[in-house]
Amino acid sequence: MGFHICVVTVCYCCLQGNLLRFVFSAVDIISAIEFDKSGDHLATGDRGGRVVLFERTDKKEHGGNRRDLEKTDYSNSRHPEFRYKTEFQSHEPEFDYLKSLEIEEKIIKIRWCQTANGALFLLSTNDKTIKYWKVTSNETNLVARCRRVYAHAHDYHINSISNNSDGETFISADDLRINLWNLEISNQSFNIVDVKPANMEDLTEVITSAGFHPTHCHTLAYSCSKGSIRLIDLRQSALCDKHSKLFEEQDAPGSGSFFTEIIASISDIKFGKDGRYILSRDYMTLKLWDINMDSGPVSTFQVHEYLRPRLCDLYENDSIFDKFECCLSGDGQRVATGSYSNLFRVFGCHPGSTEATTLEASKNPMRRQVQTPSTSRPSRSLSSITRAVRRGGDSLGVDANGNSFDFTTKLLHLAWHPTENSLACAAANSLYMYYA
Ligand SMILES: *[C@@H]1O[C@H](CO)[C@@H](O)[C@H](O)[C@H]1NC(C)=O
Ligand SMILES: *[C@@H]1O[C@H](CO)[C@@H](O)[C@H](O)[C@H]1NC(C)=O
Ligand SMILES: *[C@@H]1O[C@H](CO)[C@@H](O)[C@H](O)[C@H]1NC(C)=O
Ligand SMILES: *[C@H]1O[C@H](CO)[C@@H](O)[C@H](O)[C@H]1NC(C)=O
Repeated sequence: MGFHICVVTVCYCCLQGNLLRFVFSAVDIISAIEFDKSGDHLATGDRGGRVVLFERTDKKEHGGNRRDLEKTDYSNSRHPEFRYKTEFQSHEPEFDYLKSLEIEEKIIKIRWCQTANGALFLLSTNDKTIKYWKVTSNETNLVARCRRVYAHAHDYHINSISNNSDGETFISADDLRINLWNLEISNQSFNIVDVKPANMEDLTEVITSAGFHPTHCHTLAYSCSKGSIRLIDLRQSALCDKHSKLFEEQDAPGSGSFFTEIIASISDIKFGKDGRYILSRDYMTLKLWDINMDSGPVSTFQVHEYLRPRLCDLYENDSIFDKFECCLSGDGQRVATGSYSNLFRVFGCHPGSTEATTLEASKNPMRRQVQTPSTSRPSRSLSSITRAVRRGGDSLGVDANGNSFDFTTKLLHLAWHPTENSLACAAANSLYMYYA
């Protein structure tokens, strides 16, 4: 109850500086979203290898009047507002001649790093190569320059990158290994986790996601395809195959169907801001884990239980392998994750909270946006529409018969603003901001 939402649709497709790009194009599909620590910047990455940067505008504009504003119109005026600032080509398609493999330019993850001397830094990665960008600003624009390229360290597909709170190192994880890098040294990395068996036929699980603890620079967590999370301490040994803590749910009674293992696979993990909790997403649920309690999750939120009767179809067309991300609010009070038909779900995670809200990223943002090309900043500004949506619980009508589901529209990527009660999520090539 009580999670009222305002939707601002940000037309992503009109950012290309070329009106022809309004035509739906697969390269525009957003594949990564990340707020920086202050929440003043938002970055998206797409299948075409581009990174687009947005900057918060409402703070600056309101300036000294902020106080009055808060007094008079507290609930409505404090939406963070973002404006398109710049975009750059982070990755290009490549060909690995040694392995005869095409390397897609698609951005898998973006992570903001420490700011220094007014410059912003971020890491972006595709399947194989990580890049470190420095973004400097002056009066009107942001300019991105590539500082480092970390290549040739991953034989498998990179699924995660995570900067460390020490401000000097980061990790990159692929299906079988996790490497530790120093930001300033691009020609060498240290392998810290290796789950590759001597014989690949013995392979039973892969690494699916990894991240540093937000404040303990020696601690990191990674998740696996069988549904476990491991917390490791970098001080214990150079190669951290001996995890320091294992988080796993005991098999639920009646489990053990053909799909059990597939749907147990964790697609994303995130630490809460204080590092006490880890949120994980598997195909059916969100789980919240207390790192001091490895007997099981402290909460489990049902996201896709209604799909259980249809797992066979979902397997047939690979939808069961969709990798949904998850996020926690800055205050740790809520968690969110995406679903099909451009829906996403928000849950309250207070003990005893029953809050569960289903929200929708507008069904057809493209069509609506084509009518509103920008005028004030030709082809570069965001035209946005705002509409208030008040929806509680199940009013979106999750159809138990499944007829209304659209498995081709899925909301995989989302991020919670670090300080405000607002969420950014991507549906295809559109970016949406939701404000509580
Ligand atoms: C990553 O960088 C940010 C600075 O933007 C820092 O606050 C944070 O502690 C770093 N590490 C993690 C795990 O987020
Ligand atoms: C990395 O590059 C630096 C400077 O170019 C060089 O001194 C160093 O030997 C290189 N290290 C490795 C492991 O290749
Ligand atoms: C997957 O299967 C479901 C159920 O048969 C169907 O409704 C959906 O359109 C399919 N999705 C894709 C992407 O083919
Ligand atoms: C900062 O922007 C100004 C225009 O506002 C431009 O003249 C200048 O070259 C830019 N500086 C950098 C370092 O890009």
